[in-house]
Amino acid sequence: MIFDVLTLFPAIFDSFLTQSLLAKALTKGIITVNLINIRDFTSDRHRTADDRPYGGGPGMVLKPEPLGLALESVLAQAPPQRLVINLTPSGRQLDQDLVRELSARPRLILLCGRYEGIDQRVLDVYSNLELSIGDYVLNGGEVPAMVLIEALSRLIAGFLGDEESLLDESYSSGLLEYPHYTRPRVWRNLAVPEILVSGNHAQVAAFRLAEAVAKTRARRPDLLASPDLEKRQAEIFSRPGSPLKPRPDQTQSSPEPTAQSSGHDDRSNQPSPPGQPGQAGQADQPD
Ligand code: 6GU
Repeated sequence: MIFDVLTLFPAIFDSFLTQSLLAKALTKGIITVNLINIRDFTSDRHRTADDRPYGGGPGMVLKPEPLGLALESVLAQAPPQRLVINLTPSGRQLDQDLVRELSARPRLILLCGRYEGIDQRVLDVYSNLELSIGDYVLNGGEVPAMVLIEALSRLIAGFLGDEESLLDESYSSGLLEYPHYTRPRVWRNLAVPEILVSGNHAQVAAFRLAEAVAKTRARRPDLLASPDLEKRQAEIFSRPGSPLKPRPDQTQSSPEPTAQSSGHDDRSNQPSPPGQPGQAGQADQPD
């Protein structure tokens, strides 16, 4: 998937794109992120990208000419299925359903407004979607663009290890996540729930589902009322290999995490070749 990010502050993305799983995805070619500095498309001596609003009022507005040229340079290379997305607090609020929908696109062109916003004419001509990440106001669209890139990248095959993507699908679909524990088994007199060290996969899965439902009921009852929930859960748990229907050879396992487990997020910050230590999704996590 290709992301083109049009911004006045491309450096904001530097550490975001050079760390952890995103850096690996870029190295592997799973995603491509092109940073386009809108200021590079100005033609005056001062490289002016913004101006005062017609009609008066506070703040500055991104001028149409540089942004229009920047957009056109990207659109010339993009397939027809691409979307131009304007990141703005007045857009449609992003949720996981929309993330899933957008992940079907081969290329997304993200406009990061600053100041009061973008000249409406550019949006009228080119924007396909106005997107917000929540009901609060940020200084610009850069952080929302990073949110969108991260949420979408996680859904692309090969971004997460197998184990993680399975977990994600089984439990985050419509429910809040169940609680997690790792070694030591007792910490400051607090023990890990007994069922998790039983080695019984079916019981562990049932426990986690019950915890997820209880947490969702307490924190986000609106999610339980969603008409999609029952359908999604039924579909997930009836799949072959579902944790609620373990294969007979998987019902018992070692009650302890394996020796290599570090008990923290041990995903390397550095890209490592497939199958090497430090790779995400290895089978060295506690059961
Ligand atoms: Cl997409 N942009 C800005 N500036 N603020 C926001 C937002 C976007 N979403 C929530 N707040």
